[in-house]
Order: sequence, then structure tokens, then C-alpha cells
Amino acid sequence: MEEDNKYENLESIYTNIDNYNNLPRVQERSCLDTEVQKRGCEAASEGRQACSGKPAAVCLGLLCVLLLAVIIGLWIKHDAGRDQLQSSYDNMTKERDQLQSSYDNMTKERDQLLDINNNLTLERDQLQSSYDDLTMERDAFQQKLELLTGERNQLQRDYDNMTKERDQLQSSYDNMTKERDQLQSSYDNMTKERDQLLDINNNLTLERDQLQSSYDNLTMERDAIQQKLEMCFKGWRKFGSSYYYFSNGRKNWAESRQYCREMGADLLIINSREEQEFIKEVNIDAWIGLSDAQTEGIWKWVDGSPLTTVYWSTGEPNGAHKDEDCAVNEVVSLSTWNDIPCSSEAGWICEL
Ligand code: MAN
Ligand code: CA
Repeated sequence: MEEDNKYENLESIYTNIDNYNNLPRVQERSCLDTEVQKRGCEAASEGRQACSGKPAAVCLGLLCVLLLAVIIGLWIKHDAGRDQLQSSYDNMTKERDQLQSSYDNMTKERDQLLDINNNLTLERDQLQSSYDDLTMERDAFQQKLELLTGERNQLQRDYDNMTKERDQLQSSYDNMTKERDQLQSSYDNMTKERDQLLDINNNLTLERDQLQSSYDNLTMERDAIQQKLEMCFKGWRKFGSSYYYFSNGRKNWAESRQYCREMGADLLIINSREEQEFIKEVNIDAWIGLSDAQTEGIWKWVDGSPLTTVYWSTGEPNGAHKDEDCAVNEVVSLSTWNDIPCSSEAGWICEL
């Protein structure tokens, strides 16, 4: 802005200088006016030669008046031009002073600008040097930057790969954590079950030991009883899972049964064809544990079980005598049962 104002002032000054240079034309015009005046005078002198006498004097007087008027007009015009010139001169003087002042200022400014220019030149050289250094440093940094960029990209790839691996590991970790929790839960449940089983096992072991002890005791008792039985039941015969006693003497049915019961047994109960075959081998008439003493015609074994399979002799039971309520096995054939009075005497067969 300041520069623009200076240029505007300079332009104004040059314009005034041009106006000043135009001033001589006014003087020339003045000289032209003087020329007109001379020509007027010459015309007047020519008229003076043509006009003679009184009319000539009148003409001369008119010319003089005209000339006077012209001179007065020119005089007035000259004063006005002079005033304008004076004014222009004053203006020019002011403008010159202003120009001088502007010139001085511009000189100072130029000197200052020169100083500034020198300083700026120095600074520019320093900056150029710095710029060159910085350019080298920038190039070096650029190379380092490229290397670092390559390393960064490699690191970024490694980071991405590691991120994927981490996510996979995290997923595996989560799955393993779930499995671990499930296994922990299963382990806890199995631990509880194991403890319960251990308790059960301990109880069963105790029970087993107790049972083993009882079994051992029972075995010992059984063996002792077995020995006693063998001693007591000497002469008893074993068939299947039972022992059989075949009497030598004879008793009625009730006495025979009593004998068997005192031995811990009872009269024989026949449950199978094999058992019937077995007793057939003994060649005696013997009571068996079968009677209808309780209800006539309803035969029952001594243990209360009903009669199903029968081996009656042909025509038996016939109740041929009064109160034939007890059955005796007669050695005749396979079917050998006969009903006879319970008071009759016969051998007997005990079964244990
Ligand atoms: C015969 C048959 C039997 C009957 C006896 C009685 O042997 O009539 O049925 O029981 O005599 O002694
Ligand atoms: Ca009979």
C-alpha cells in the first residue's frame, strides 16, 4: 500500500511537471497577442494614411478607443494569466518540496532497502547453505524413511499375522477354557461320585468283611453241623439234595413221623418220578408223609402242599377198612401207594 501511494505521488508530480512545461505556450500566446496588437497598430497607421481630415480624425479616435479597449482587455487577461502562473508556481514549489521530501525519503528507504537487501542476501546465502544441508539431511532422512517404511510395512505384516494368530489363540483359549470348565465340572462330579463310591466301597468292604466273617463263621458252623449230621445221620442215604432214613423197626404213622421230626426231618414227601424210583429200591413197606386225616378224600403232604403227581397202586386209595387215612409205600411196582389205617404198624422213610 505504501509503495502504491508513493507511485501515485510520483504520478501526480509528473503531471504537474507537464503542466509546468505547458506554461511557455501562454507566453507564446501572449506574444501572439502582442503580434495582434502590432498588427492592429499597423492597421491603424494604414488607416491613418487612408483617413485624412476630420473623418480621419474620427476614425483615428475610434481606432484609438478600440485600441484602448483591446489593450485594457489584454491587460486584464494578462493579470489573470499571471495570477494563474503564480498559483501554478506556488503549487509547483510545494510539489517540488514534496518531491524533494519524497526523494529524500525514498533515498533513505532505498538505503534501508539496500541494507535489507544485503542482509537478505546474507540470509539467503545462509538459508541456501542451510537449505543445501537440509536437502542432504532430507535425502538422508528420505532414505532412512524408505528403510523405516519398509521395516514398518514388514512389522505391519508381522503384526497382522500375529494379530490373526492371537485371535486364533484367543479362540482356542476360549474353547479350551470352556472345555476346561466342562472337564472341571465333570471332574468335580466324578470326584463327588468317586467319594460316594469310596464311601459305598468302604461300606461294602465293611459289609463284605462282615459277610466274609459271617460266611466264615457259617462255613465253620456248617462244617461243624455237617460233622454232627454225619455223626447223627449215620445210615442215612443221600439222593439229590436230600438225605433219607430207612427204618429197621415198625411203628404206626404218627410214631414214625415223630421219630423223623426228632431227627430234624419229616416223613418222606415224593416230588418227582426219580425220587419214587429211588425209594422203590428199598424193599420194605414204609410210611410216607401223605394222609387225608384232616379231610377225608383230600390227600395232603406233611408240609401242607397238595398232592399233584400220584403213584397209587391200582384201585387205591380205596378206603377198604375204616379210617384208611395214611399212605404207605409197598414194594410191588412203580405205582406202589396204598391207603391203610394210620394205626397200623409199618416201616417208615424219613427225609431231610
Ligand atoms: C388189601 C386191599 C387193600 C387194603 C388191604 C387192608 O390188600 O384191599 O386195599 O388196604 O387189604 O389190609
Ligand atoms: Ca387201601
